[in-house]
Amino acid sequence: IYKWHHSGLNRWHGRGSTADFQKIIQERCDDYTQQIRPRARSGNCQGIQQAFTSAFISKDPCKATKEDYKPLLDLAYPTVPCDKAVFWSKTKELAHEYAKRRGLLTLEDTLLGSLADGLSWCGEPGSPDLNYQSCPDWKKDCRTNYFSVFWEALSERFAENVCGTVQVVLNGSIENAFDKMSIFGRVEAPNLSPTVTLKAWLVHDPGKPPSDSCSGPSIKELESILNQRSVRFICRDNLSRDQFLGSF
Ligand code: AVW
Repeated sequence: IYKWHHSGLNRWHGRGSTADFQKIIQERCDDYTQQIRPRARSGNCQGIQQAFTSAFISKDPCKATKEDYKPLLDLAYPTVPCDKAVFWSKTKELAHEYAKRRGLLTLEDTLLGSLADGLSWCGEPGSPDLNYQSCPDWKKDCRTNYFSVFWEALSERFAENVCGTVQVVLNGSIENAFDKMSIFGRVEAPNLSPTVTLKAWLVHDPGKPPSDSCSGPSIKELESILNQRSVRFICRDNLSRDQFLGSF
């Protein structure tokens, strides 16, 4: 017990790396490039798998930078066709269902997003292995962990590259449907390009009244971020899940 405790592998407060991380990345990459979006071509799965692991292996798991992921992102830029992008914040499942039904695409439908979706990973200084015991938690350990920095770096590139009318699914059942500390608030909204129109949907839980609306202060804050960038903004609120997913 003494030895195990002091090996340091169990010192973080977040979930450890997903078992078979490298194998899962490799398999998801093969599936994606062969079947899911073969025309989005990004052939080199072995290179992608290697660039992903070398971004964080043997490094201090609290010292992640965007630059660590640059070689990986350069191999598989997250792009989707104009008018197809869907962002989400506190609405992951709903946004994915909406995108699927309408033939739209979320970050998790791009190659790198689909490889990492739902997985957890971190390394250990001086070790060639992943830490399967624990990884840093954003709140309790450090914000600059490899998991969070990956999603931020990928989301930034995704947002920079969307075009036409894009959408965001926001949670109308929380007080601040727009959260300026979320990835959508901190990273995606401030990186949209001026030619984009953003359409926001505020969707609330079934059987409950909405807790935020298009005229509330949180959405006004989103509008002001977009105004500064000359991004056009459309907002629709008071939608139940069924109204939103069905055709109204
Ligand atoms: P949140 P955010 N799989 O619900 O606006 C696992 O407040 O912050 O939404 N974890 C993930 C994934 C994923 N696929 N994606 C993000 N995370 C992490 C990317 C991340 O640390 C999409 F394009 C995030 O802060 C959305 O528009 C938290 O889970 C946007 O970022 C979810 O928090 C959603 O991020």
